[in-house]
Amino acid sequence: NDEEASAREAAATTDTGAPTIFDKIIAKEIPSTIVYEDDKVLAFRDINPEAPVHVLVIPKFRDGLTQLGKAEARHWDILGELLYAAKIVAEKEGILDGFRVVINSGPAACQSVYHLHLHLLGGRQMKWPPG
Ligand code: IU
Repeated sequence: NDEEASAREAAATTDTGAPTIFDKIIAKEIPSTIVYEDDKVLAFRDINPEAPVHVLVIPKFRDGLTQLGKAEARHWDILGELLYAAKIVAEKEGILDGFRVVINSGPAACQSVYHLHLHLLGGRQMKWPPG
C-alpha cells in the first residue's frame, strides 16, 4: 500500500554526508515558514504535516551531525539547544499541555533528510506506540 511504499522510499535514502535541502532552507534560498530562529537553531513548518502542529527544529550548522546516530560529545550543546528550542516553539504554538518530539535516525527509522532534525508534533491527541 501507499504507506508501506513511502516508508520504503524514505528508508532508501542514505547518509552520504552531502548538503541537503535543509541547508537551502537555512540559507533562505528555499522558502519555509519559520516559527523560531536564533543563531544556532532554525524551526520551520514541515511541508507534509502529520499533525496540526508539525515543526522541524534543526541546527544551523551541521558539523557532521547528519543523524543522531552520528552524534559526538562535541555536539552536546547543540543537542540541548534543539530540545530547548522545541519547548519554546511548543509554548508559542500553544501546545504545552501535550506534544511529542521525534528524531528519526537512520534508514530503519525512515530518516529521509540527512541533516539532524527534531520533529515537534502536537495539536491533536497523539497515539502510542508509533509505527
Ligand atoms: P525524516 O525524519 O527525515 O523522515 O523527516 C524529514 C521531514 O522533512 C519530513 O517530515 C518531510 O515532510 C520534511 N521536509 C520538509 O519539511 N521540507 C522539505 O523540503 C523536505 C522534507 I525534502
